[in-house]
Amino acid sequence: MKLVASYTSPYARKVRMVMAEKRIECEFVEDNIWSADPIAAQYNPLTKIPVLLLDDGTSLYDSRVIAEFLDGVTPVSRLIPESGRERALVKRWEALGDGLADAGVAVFLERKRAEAKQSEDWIARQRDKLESGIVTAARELADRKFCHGENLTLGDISLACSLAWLEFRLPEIRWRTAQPALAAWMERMETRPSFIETAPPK
Ligand SMILES: N[C@@H](CCC(=O)N[C@@H](CS)C(=O)NCC(=O)O)C(=O)O
Repeated sequence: MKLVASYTSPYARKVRMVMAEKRIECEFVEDNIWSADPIAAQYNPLTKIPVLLLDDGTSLYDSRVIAEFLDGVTPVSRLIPESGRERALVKRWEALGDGLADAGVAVFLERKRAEAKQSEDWIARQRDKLESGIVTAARELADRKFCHGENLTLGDISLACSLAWLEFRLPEIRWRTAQPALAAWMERMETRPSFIETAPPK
């Protein structure tokens, strides 16, 4: 298997953390999705990373499909419950984490446009999503150790990757100061080898 990805993408980091937690070996193919000729374009019609290339030539996208596939590859450290409400609730945490990254990426890319073309309304709309998503994550986590149940799930991984990316790309959001309970949970996540190993290179 090969993972076409970048070291900074929050969605790719989610998949890499899943691999690390589940002890799945995979070759990393670094892609620059903003280059003139991104590798992902050969394998994903949407030209987005991450893409997982299976040994038989099949390509899997997006990160949610890849994470789900990887979770079924080995029973080591199950990250998504088998079925029903438990599964839906973990996937909802994943959707919240990914959604924070989606809103953050939208702000980041808008800010990269020429100043005259930037829409403050659009940025404000995304900032509202970030604000309410972060408040909701903090409220629902409260002082629990994990997003759902008593063990690490894909929900924790998604949320941690997105919050780390927000801190890296949009540090003005200062979510740790605003939400100390979320910050305490994140500090525990940051001690996990899977989180440390997947940090973007400095
Ligand atoms: N929902 C997708 C989002 C992937 C995504 O947007 N990746 C970004 C990099 S962080 C990308 O490839 N963007 C290129 C583009 O939108 O053209 C997933 O979960 O994999």
